[in-house]
Amino acid sequence: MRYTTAGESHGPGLVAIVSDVPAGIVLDRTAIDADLARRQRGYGRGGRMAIESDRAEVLGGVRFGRTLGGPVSLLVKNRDAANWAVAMDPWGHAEGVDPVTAPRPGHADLGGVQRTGSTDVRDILERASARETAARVAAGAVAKAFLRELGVSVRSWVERIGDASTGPFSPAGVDATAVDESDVSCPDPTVAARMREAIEGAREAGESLGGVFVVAAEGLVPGVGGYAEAAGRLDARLAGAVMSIPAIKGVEFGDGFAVGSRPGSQVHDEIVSDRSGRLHRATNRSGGIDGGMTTGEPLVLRAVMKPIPTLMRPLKTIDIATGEIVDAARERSDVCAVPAAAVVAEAEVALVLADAYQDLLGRAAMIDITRSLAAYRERIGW
Ligand code: EPS
Repeated sequence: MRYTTAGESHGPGLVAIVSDVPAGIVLDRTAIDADLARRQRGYGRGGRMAIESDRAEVLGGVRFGRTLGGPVSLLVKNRDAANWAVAMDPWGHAEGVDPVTAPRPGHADLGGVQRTGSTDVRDILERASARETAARVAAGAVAKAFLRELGVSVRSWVERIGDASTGPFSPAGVDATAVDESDVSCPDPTVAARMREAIEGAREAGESLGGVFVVAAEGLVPGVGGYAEAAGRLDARLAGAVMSIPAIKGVEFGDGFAVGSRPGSQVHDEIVSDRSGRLHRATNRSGGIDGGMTTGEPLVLRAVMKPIPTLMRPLKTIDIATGEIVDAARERSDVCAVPAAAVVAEAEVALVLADAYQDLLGRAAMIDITRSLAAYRERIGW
């Protein structure tokens, strides 16, 4: 399973095409829209989210609530497009439309105009905008539905916003309802209050704030991914997918960077046998991946998001039309989008896991994939 997207932030909409989708996945339209709504929410979101009310429309690949085995195409419309009809007209012309010429430090703006030869930063920012991640979330909902049928769930929570942090939680210690009910997706209400204060402080200062979130996948069987070829290794695939989300600057698994300062005996997870003879790990410091494959323990991926580069009190930049020192472009922005990025990362993780499960169990039909999973579990006693 893999996806591509098309569309601009203020064009008619975003399209996701998910290909290599097995036939027979039961899709729940409300689950897709619920994830889109989760991506939109979060304390610290900006004016755009008040305009949009994202829904996924199926353009192909689904009949009577089940995937057909062809590509699944999903459309998320941009309500805001109505306000940009002239500036974004595919067949119009540039006269009368002011170009954006003040590239924002930290955004794709400058590299994008250098790369493409455009003289209008809008040509770049329309596609580089994190609005595109709405389409990723719609695509990820197909992968989540596939995984759900194989007993795998993917969720996330926010661990840090600015200097307010819960410290590490294990997935078992995180109450999913508490995360759902929190407007910063934080499992600890006391820390959540500090996160909101930090966001308010940033808003007043014309600043933006980043943070750290965790994505966890549970119900995995061991051996998903691969050890034999670089392209098969699950941690590499997951890290690449999560790093493809705008503003993500780092990814770690389990104890991550902290293992660099510890001896091996305090890093690796002992293999133990339970009463039924099932081989599992006594601890989960690895974050559920050893040797490029799942261990069967929960997958724990942590990622850091930088503060959004669109600042209401902007940094200095150079105007690409005049060469003068000016303030960077700003229209509106989110003060903090860490809870939203966590939902996007769930989608990316689900898409990678779905593809890796297909490598192990088959690619064409759910009826055969579920049978393969039962046979695999039987063989390894899991
Ligand atoms: C976003 C939509 C964008 C921004 C934000 C995320 O909408 P607009 O450009 O119309 O304000 O709100 O993206 C950024 C701030 C960015 O720098 O990319 C969304 O749908 O998540």
